[in-house]
Amino acid sequence: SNNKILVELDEGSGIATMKLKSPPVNSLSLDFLTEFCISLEKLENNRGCRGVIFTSAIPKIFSSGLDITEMCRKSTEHYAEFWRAVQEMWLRVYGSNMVTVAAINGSSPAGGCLLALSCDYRIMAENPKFSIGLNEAQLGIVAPFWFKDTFVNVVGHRVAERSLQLGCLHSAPEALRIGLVDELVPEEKLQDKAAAVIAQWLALPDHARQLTKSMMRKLVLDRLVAHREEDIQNFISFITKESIQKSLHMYMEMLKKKKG
Ligand code: CO8
Repeated sequence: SNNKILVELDEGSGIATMKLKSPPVNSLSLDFLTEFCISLEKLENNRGCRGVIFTSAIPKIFSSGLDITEMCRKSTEHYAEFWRAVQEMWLRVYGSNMVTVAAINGSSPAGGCLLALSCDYRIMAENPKFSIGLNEAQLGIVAPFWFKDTFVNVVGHRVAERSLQLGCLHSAPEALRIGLVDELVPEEKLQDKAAAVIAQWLALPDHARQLTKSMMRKLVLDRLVAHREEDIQNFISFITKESIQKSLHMYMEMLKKKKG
């Protein structure tokens, strides 16, 4: 059903909000990714829309990242379709002509962090209980090269290297300190602040801003476009390994057990 993403466009300002609403944790399932890309494409093709805010309709969670059940005990055809959808989301957000801001109102591990990293600007709620990071290594899996490239482009090589190897989830204050997010604001001010930032970026001539953005990101985008099928095959051969399936299974069990 088409209801995992609530889209609101403010005609006056040309700023849209995409509110992620896929309970319980906004995991990026194949259905979610498909709806996300369709919604974003509609905004991208709408001349009345020049900026978009990504935020969550679920308390305390921005997005829990890729839906792990999509990576467990499925067919190779399913893995290929799923991975293509993950690539598509990143290509569309990272390559967007619109001004994109992540209003991170909850925890944002792995794929959730990638979504935020792919925006032009990141604002996080100043709650130290919320964490963000590319924690793949903690699941016994490896962040793909384009996750890594996107991360390096935001925080620099040294910070990315350490954070990726340790699979760090950074608290909001720590995320600010290492430059993973651009600012922290009280949660109730998140939406207004995001709109204000977009308005500031939109004050510049569109063509200059868009060409500059493309210049900064093209190399990294082109690398995935050129190796897309190879990247899918890579994902399939990695994810179908028995040892990787075991790691993911154990991680899911751990998530269930930690419950009270
Ligand atoms: N996928 C599927 N189900 C999930 C996920 C997920 N990512 N995250 C949580 N769930 C499920 C839980 O298992 C639980 O299910 P159930 O109710 O059946 O027990 C339910 O959602 C609620 O979860 P919690 O009880 O844990 O909820 P909390 O509010 O306590 O915590 C968190 C929310 C912080 C989001 C927590 O659930 C969490 O840390 N989740 C795991 C996040 C994570 O590590 N994601 C990584 C996914 S991998 C990825 O995105 C990139 C992979 C790159 C692929 C590379 C391969 C080559």
